[in-house]
Amino acid sequence: MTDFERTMRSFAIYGDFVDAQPYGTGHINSTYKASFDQAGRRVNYLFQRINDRVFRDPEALMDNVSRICDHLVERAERENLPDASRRVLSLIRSRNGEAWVRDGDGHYWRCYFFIEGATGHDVVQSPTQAKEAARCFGEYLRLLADLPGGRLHETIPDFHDTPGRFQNLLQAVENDPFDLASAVEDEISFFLDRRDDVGTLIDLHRNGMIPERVTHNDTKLNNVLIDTTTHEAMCVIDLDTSMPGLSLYDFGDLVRTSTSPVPEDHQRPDEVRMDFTMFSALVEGFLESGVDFLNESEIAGLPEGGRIMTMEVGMRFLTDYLLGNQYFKTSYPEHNLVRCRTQIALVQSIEEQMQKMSDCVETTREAKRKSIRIS
Ligand code: ADP
Ligand code: GN1
Ligand code: MG
Repeated sequence: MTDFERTMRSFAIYGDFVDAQPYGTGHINSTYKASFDQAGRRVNYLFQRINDRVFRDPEALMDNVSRICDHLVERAERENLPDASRRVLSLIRSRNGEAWVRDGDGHYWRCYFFIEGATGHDVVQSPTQAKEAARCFGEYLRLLADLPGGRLHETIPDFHDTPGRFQNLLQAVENDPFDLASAVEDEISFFLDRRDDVGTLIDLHRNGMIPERVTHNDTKLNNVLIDTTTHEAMCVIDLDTSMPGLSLYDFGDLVRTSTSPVPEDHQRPDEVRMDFTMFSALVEGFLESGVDFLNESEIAGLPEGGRIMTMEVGMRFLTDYLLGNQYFKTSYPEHNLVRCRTQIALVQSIEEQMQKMSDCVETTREAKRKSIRIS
C-alpha cells in the first residue's frame, strides 16, 4: 500500500480503491480524483492535500469549512432544493471522526464526495455562464449571512489588504533577491502609478460605508461547479478563504476571472479585455439576490471591486515572480510574470469602461427594484 493509499484509507470510505489522478487547475492545493469500487458500483472522491505553507492553521481552516458546509446543507434542506447533495460540498470524515487526516509527513488532507456532472471553467464561455456563476456566489453570501457560531477564523490574515499587498511588492522590488526588478520596470511602474488607489475598498469599510460579511474571498470562475447539462451553477467550492471580508472582494474577483476571453496566463496581453457583455451578466446574476441585502455603497462599488481585485492579484503575481515563485504553482519561470501582464491589461480595459460599468450597475439595480415592487 502506498502512503497515498494509506491516507485515503484513513477516511471513512469503504470498498476497493481503483485509481487516482491529479485533478483541476487550482494554484494552491494538491488535488486528486480517486475512484473506489463499492459493491460493484464506482464512486468518486476528491482528495486534497492542504497547502500548509499558505494555510498555517489547517485545523482552524477545516473548522470553518465544516461549519459552512453544515449550515449550507441545513439551508438547502430547509428550502427543499432539488439535488441538494450536488449543491453543497460533503466532507467525508476520518475514521476517528475528524474533518481531516494527517499523513506520515504531518501534512493535512481532506476528502469530499466528487460532484458528478458539473465542472469548473478557467475561461468564461457565455454571458449565461457568467450570470449563473455570479448568482451562485451571490447566494453564497446571502446564505452565510446568518452563519451561527461567531466569527470565522482568518485562514490567511490580511488576505485582501490591498495596501499591504502593495507594500509587499515594494519590499520585493527593494530586496530583489534574483535581480529581476530592472527587467520589469514597466510592470512595477503600472502599480506605482496607482499607489493612491490601493486603499479604496478597505477605506469604504473603515469609513463605515460597507459592512464586514462572511465572504468567500476567492470567487474565481473555476471555484464554482457548473452543471454540464443544464448549465446551472450548482456548487461553490474552494472554501479555504471563506472568512470575514467585503462583498466587493467577491464580486471583484468574478470580474477579474469571468470577463476576459482568454485565460489568466495567456501569453498575449493585447488579447485580454473586459468584455462588457460579461460584466452586465455578472451584475445581473449577483444582484439577483444581492439587491435585497447589499447596501447602496456596496452596489455602487461593484465596478471598483473589479478594478481593485484585478490590481491586487496582478501585484501578487509580480511579487511572487520577484521572490522566486514560492506561492503560486507555476509551470515555467516567467509564469507569474505572464499572469501579471494579463492582469495589467485587464485593469486598463476596466479603467476605460468604468463609467459604462457604473451606469450598468445603476440601471440593473433600478430594474430589479422595480420588478420586486411589481411582484
Ligand atoms: P485550489 O485551492 O488548489 O484551487 P480547489 O478546491 O479549487 O483547489 O480544487 C481544485 C479543482 O478540483 C477545482 O477547480 C474543481 O475543478 C475540482 N473540485 C474541487 N472539489 C470538487 C468536488 N467536490 N467535486 C468535483 N470537483 C471538485
Ligand atoms: C489562487 O486556489 P485558487 O487557484 O482558486 C489564490 C487566489 C488568487 C488566484 C489567482 C488561497 O486561487 O487568491 O486570486 O489563485 N488563492 C489563495 O488565480 O491565495
Ligand atoms: Mg480553486
